[in-house]
Amino acid sequence: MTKCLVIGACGQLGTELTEGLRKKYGADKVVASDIHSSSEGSQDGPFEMLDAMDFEAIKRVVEKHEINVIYHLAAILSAKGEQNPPMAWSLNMTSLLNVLNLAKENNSIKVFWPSSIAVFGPTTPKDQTPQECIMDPNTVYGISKLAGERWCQYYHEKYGVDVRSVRYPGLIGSKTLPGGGTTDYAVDIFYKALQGETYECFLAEDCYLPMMYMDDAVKATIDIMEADPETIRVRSSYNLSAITFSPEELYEEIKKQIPEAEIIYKPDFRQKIADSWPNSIDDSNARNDWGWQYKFDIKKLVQEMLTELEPKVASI
Ligand code: AKB
Repeated sequence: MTKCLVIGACGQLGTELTEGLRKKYGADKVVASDIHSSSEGSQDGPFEMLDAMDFEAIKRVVEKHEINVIYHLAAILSAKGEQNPPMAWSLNMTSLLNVLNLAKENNSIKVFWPSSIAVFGPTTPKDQTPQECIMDPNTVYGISKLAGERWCQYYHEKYGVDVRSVRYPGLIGSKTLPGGGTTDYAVDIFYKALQGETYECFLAEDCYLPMMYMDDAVKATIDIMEADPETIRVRSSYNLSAITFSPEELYEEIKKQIPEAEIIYKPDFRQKIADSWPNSIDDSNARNDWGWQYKFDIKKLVQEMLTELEPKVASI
């Protein structure tokens, strides 16, 4: 019987993944945890306040709830990481090693850990970036994700830990705001359009990045974790792809629904981070190994976001 722990359950992905897991396995089978409690995501099932830096605390929660699957999502993202590199490195690495060490002690625990397109860097091939290629990340977040991938593979090969991972593109969802990422513009822009305010975009209009709607991200996460272990041939992290667009293309799509939406471009330090990432990703390994296929194109994504956010913004 599956009993999950989500670490970082109040974050952008954690909120929606917790909801997806509770729908699939039942609310009482999914323990949400975070360093803070939140009004979103953790209300309809068990919740534990948990510091991912504290090995003994994670172990206590795992034992108390007889957890056999850990989704470890807590991390400091790319833009925020650059404000305090030692803190980002320490949180991202220590928390991952805590979870991997727990799974090493108890081999019945399966682990999901998210990597990111941030593992790629300026000399990585930009278009249809392959699974295996030059990886030279130049943010502390990207460096921590690349190191994390190596640790995942190491723990799998040396200690038999069943750890699985995907390299998420920028994620777009309506339940919780993202925090501290370079791709956050693609969520912020919807709020401003619905509030009738001009959106000041911190990336350039023609900056193409790989992106994904949250429902697809949740589906990919559950699919890879449900897959037969024999089919998981990549034990570092799988390339994962859905759509690619620029801020201007997203704006044009929003404008079809909200003609008065306005945008101006004022690229800041995040542009340099975005410039070092791919435009698009080749995810054929994920498709071939565990049947990955995305559902949301840009049109469907914009419709869903506006439908979900309209009542929320009206009540602010
Ligand atoms: C970020 O922008 O830092 C994240 C990511 C692409 O991993 N959304």
